[in-house]
Amino acid sequence: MDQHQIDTLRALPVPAFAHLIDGKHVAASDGATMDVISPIDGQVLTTTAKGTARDMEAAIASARAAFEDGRWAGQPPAARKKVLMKWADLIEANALELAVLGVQDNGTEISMALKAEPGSAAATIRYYAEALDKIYGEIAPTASDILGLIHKEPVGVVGAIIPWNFPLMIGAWKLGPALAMGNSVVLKPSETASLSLMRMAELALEAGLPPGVLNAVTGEGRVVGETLGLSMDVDVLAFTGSGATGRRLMEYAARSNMKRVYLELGGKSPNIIFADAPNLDEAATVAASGIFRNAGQVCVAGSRLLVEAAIHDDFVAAVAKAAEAMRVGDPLQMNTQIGAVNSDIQLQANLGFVETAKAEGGQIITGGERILQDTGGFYMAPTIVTGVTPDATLTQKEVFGPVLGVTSFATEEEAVHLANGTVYGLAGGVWTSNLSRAHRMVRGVRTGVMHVNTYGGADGTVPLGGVGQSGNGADKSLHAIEKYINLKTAWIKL
Ligand code: TXE
Repeated sequence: MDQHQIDTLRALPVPAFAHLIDGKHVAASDGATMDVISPIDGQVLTTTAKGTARDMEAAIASARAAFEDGRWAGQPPAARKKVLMKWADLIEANALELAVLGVQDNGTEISMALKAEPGSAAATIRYYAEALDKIYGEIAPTASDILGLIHKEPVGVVGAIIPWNFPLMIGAWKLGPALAMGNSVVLKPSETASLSLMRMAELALEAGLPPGVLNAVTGEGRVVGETLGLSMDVDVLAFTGSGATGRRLMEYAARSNMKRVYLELGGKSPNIIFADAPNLDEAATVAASGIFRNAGQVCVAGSRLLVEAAIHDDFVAAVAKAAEAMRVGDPLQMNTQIGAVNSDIQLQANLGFVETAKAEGGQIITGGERILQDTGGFYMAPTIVTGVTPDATLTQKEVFGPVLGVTSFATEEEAVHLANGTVYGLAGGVWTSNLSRAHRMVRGVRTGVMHVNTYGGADGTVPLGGVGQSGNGADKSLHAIEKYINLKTAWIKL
């Protein structure tokens, strides 16, 4: 990719986006639209339909009808595979356009967006397309006069609610396995990052996905998201976002049809540095990128740095040096390493966390403030706070911004204790040359993923899912398929 191609794309006007219902572009039932603010400069970029409950009900009805008549679930696996493979090809063919569009409304630096967004979404769709004709039912080991068959059936209608940090990647984590197994899907993108996901949904239709199998409705979570959550016609909710919304979704399920609810709710992931790490310079650089890339708006971000006391000061200095060397700015420049914070609300929340950290006795080693304000965009300097106590707000609450809290520890036992001292459990990292210690830490720290002598970057072959209040159910890998099927037993007397 060269900068010229990116500059050419960003100069094009961004069209207004409508819902995608039953294979057609549809305006909101009352005609309302929402402004899309670009975090790059704070200006209105375009509009999307501001969905009503009626719009969402129409999308759900379309998905239900598509599921019931078998226009997708009833196709031979090879036919479904072909459509999904074509979709992945189209995502790849339009990768730059999708990435630039996505960066314009979510602010991720383009170098990361190109890899993590269309690239990863295409790979995910392709992974589940390739898997779908390799998923077999089972024959149970019954007595000889019985045949016990276990069928794997699609669940029906899946509601997929997606956040703003990586809309294509996270969208594909839900859409790939759900569609591969024959379900219909109603997609609800985030208010502040819907454009690239809406475009990716259009490409599914171009690839030959029958109308109604994938519907997408934009609008406010408390309106269209709530209608989706409370629907009697939705069988599964697949969500990535905040704990507060996750709780609501569980309530909606309880108040309606007890639909299955799968939640990925972020975390407060500890990155643990022992003095015997194989390469402390590398550990410092990776610790910085593990929290500061995409301005910290990464569910697995290593937002808590736990450092062995003997190396604390030198290591923090090395991380600060790496952080200060990272280029913050226009996310559509290829050499930018930290893009924009997604919204002014999120930026203000991040700054609020810094003030609280100071009030609670933390020392700001670097950053701590908004920068590049003259651009009108939402930028924040990578921020490191030391002296963060186990009960401090910065230990206990997810910031979801470029803010790293540092705590020191004396022993391995203390490191495990600190690492497990929050309600979360999504990810973690440990840096050590001691193989036994590495394995003990992997077992001892309660998370869905532990990185050893690296941080982040796991591919689609392994599951990602949290424990505790980081959620339930895994995205990625063949395990994700389990969320989108029902097991049905046929008990046959011979
Ligand atoms: O999340 P919300 P927000 C965390 C992070 C961040 C905080 C707030 O800490 O600071 O959440 O971000 C839809 N019924 N994460 O406000 O509200 C909403 O429209 C149904 C962590 O953006 O949870 C959007 O599509 N849906 C995280 C989606 O939920 C509702 C990624 C997520 O928005 C709804 C993002 C409702 N009542 C934020 N209310 C991660 N795990 O990586 C909102 N939504």
